[in-house]
Amino acid sequence: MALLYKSAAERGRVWKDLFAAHAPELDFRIWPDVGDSADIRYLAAWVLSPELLASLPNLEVIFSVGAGIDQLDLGLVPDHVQVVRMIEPLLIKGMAEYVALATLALHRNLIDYMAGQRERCWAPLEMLPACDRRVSIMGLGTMGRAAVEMLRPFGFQLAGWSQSERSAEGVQSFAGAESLESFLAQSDILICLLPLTPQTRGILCRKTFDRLPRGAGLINVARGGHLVEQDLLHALGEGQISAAIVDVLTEEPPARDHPFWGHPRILMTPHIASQTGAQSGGLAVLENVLRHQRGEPMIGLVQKETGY
Ligand code: OXD
Repeated sequence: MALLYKSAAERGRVWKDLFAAHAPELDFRIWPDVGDSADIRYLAAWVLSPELLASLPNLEVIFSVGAGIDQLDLGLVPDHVQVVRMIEPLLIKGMAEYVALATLALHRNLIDYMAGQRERCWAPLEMLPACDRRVSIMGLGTMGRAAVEMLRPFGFQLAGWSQSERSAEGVQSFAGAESLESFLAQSDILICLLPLTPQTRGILCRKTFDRLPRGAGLINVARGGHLVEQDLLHALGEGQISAAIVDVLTEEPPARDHPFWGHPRILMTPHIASQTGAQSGGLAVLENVLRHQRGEPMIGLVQKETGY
C-alpha cells in the first residue's frame, strides 16, 4: 500500500521521513517515482491531471496539499474517491496573521501613507478608533473563525457571512443570499475567505461593491476567481472602494501589464497569505491516513456536492 506525493519536493522529503517514522508499513513515494501504480491508495497533490488519475486504479483518497480544493478539479475525481483538504495549525495561523495585517493596514490607512511617502507628502489622516470600524468576513469556516479570533482583541465591530448558518463568539452573523445585502451595507472592511464554488465565483463584483458603504476597503485572500478584477478597478476609480489588498489573482502570476501591478490603491502579494507547514502539514495528512485505515472520519473531508 502506498501514498503518492506530487507537490513541492522539499516538503515531500519532510513528509517521507515523517511517514517512515510513524507509518512504516505505508510506502511513501514522491512523483515521478510512482513504482507499481496499482499500490497507490492515497495521493497528496495541489493539482490533478486526467492522465495521473487514470493511472491510479486503486486510489481511495486525494489529499489537497492546501486548504483550497477548487484547483483539484473535482469533476475529474471518480465518485468512490474521497477528497480531503488541508487543515493544519500553521496554515490556519498564517492566514489569520495575514488577515490581521491586511485589516490593520486598511484600518490605519497604510496605502495612503505609502503613496504619501512616494510623493514626499507628509499628510496625517484622522485616526478612526477600532471600535468604530466594521470589519466583515465572508466565510466563517476554519480560516474565517481563526481570523475572527486574531482580530477580536483589536476591538473592531466584527461580522461574518456564510452560505449556511454559522456562528462565532462576538461576531454578528449573517447567512444565505437573502442576508448578503444587509451584511454588505455594514462592512467598512470586507474580507473574502470563502471557498471557490460555482455559487461564489465572481461574488466580489460591481453589485457587491455598490452595496458596501462608500469608501470601503477590500481584502481578498481566498481565490482570484472570487473577484471580478475589472469591477474592482471601476469601484476604485469611482471611490466606491477606497483601497484593496489582494493576495490571489485570476491568473497567477499576473501578466506584466496587469493593471493591479502599478495601481496606487491596490496592495498585491504573490499568493503568500499562508502556506502549508512542512512538518505540521505532513502530520495532518498522516493523522488522516491513520484515521482512514481505522475507518474513522477524516478531518477536512470535502462534500463533493458543495465543493467544500
Ligand atoms: C491553499 C492556498 O489553498 O495556498 O492552501 O491557496
